[in-house]
Amino acid sequence: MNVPLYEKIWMWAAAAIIVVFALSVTVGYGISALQPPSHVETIDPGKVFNDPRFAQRGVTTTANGATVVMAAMMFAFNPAEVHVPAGKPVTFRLTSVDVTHGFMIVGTNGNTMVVPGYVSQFTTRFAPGTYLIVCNEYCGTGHHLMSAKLVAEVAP
Ligand SMILES: [Cu+2]
Repeated sequence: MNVPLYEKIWMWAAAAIIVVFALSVTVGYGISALQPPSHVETIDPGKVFNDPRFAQRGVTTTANGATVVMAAMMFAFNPAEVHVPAGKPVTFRLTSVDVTHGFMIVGTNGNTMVVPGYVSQFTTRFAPGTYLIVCNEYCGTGHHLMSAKLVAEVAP
């Protein structure tokens, strides 16, 4: 078979590009260990409420900030309202008992996916005020009803 030189160059270039792409995915996976955001902590989504980490949901406040433990489910967050100290680091620990949900604190940088089987965790701070929390991953017919409220209060 007679393949013109010009065509051979393009064939080899296309093959080289495919190799580079495959290598970048492999190396990226190997080095940065592609995984859900935050640390990786797994949980049985069918037993969230029996798990000691999520049996007690709500806000735990310390002198250095607060931790919010919350479960997402179709179509609500539990608890539906949390009060946290303003200006201090607030760590959120979230998981889902059913499908993938979103967790977005509107007007802040607080935003993560909530994936069943995993615990999502992030830390942020709030200016005093009331914030709306919404689910920003379509999770079913009641998705638009899925919201919660966060109140950042100045310590007395
Ligand atoms: Cu949703």
